[in-house]
Amino acid sequence: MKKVAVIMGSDSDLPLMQGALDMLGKLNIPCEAHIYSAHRTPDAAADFARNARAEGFGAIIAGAGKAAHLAGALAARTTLPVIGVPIKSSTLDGLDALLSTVQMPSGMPVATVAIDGAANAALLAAQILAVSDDTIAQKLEELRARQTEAVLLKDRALQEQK
Ligand code: RP5
Repeated sequence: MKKVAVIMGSDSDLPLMQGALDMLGKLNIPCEAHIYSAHRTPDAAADFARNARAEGFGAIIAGAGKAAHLAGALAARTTLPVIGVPIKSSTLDGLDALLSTVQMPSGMPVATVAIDGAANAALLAAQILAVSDDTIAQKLEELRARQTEAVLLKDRALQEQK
């Protein structure tokens, strides 16, 4: 099974990015987490991206805040799909990170999820791998079914309050 990389710009991003790691764990998808910064460790980030496909990764999740160039910097050095997570870690409430992550030039896509959307990034990575992996596809179906059931249960509870 292909692995998913979860890269974050700082250890201060870990509490938020843990949401991606937890979701990948729930789906039994092997993953690796690293702290690499587009600005503070540009060479380490670039080396990781260049080698990621050969190392057995199928998708990269990159979370960063402020001037969040991490996802784009990784995407520039690999043809693996890169999913950006803009993190709310500044006085601008994550809008800075959202724009820095999503506004990529043509020819260099980053699939950007919502501000602080780490769990959705993991789900998107899983859906990408599931294109050619029936085990992950099955896990995703089961997760969706549980999610649907949980919402319907809440609706039933609401109806009973009337
Ligand atoms: C970004 O700056 C990181 O991704 C983090 O969200 C933010 C603050 O980093 P620290 O100053 O906490 O290391 O590069």
